[in-house]
Amino acid sequence: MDRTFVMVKPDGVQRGLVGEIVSRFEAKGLKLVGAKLERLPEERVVEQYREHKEKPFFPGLKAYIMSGPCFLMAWEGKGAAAVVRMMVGATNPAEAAPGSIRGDFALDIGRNVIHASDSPESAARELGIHFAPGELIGYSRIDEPVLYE
Ligand code: D4T
Repeated sequence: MDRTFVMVKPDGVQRGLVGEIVSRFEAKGLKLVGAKLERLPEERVVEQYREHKEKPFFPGLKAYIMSGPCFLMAWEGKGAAAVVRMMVGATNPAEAAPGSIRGDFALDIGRNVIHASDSPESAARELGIHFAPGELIGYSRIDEPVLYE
């Protein structure tokens, strides 16, 4: 099964959206295999967003991600990375489809509530940055026999 990394950013935690976001992924049929509330240290924020290190928005992005606790999750399921990205919506919430998390809960690209890995390769990399192997817990969910063909 595929795993992906998802993080409710500090604005989402402050706005009390953690429960709503977890509920959406649970109801979809994805399985929560890791979760923790954490203030991210600078090294991990830089590693997470290394592709953006030279971009003009990077200092603001880093300060925002470090401004408060984030809620970090690992979700498992068939095609998890692509499915979660669809549910998260476009980077700019003003362009995100209604029904997506950013489409329903955000307005500004610099405060877009949630991060999700953009591919299975990014997911493996990002899970490795934020979770020790022992923090990810494999188990069977009771509804799995009816979720999958
Ligand atoms: P993340 O990585 O947070 O899930 O967002 P995306 O994968 O959807 O988008 P991204 O990597 O292109 O951008 C990372 C992060 O930077 C913020 N950002 C982005 C910003 O503040 N201003 C900008 O102009 C851009 C492009 C939002 C998400």
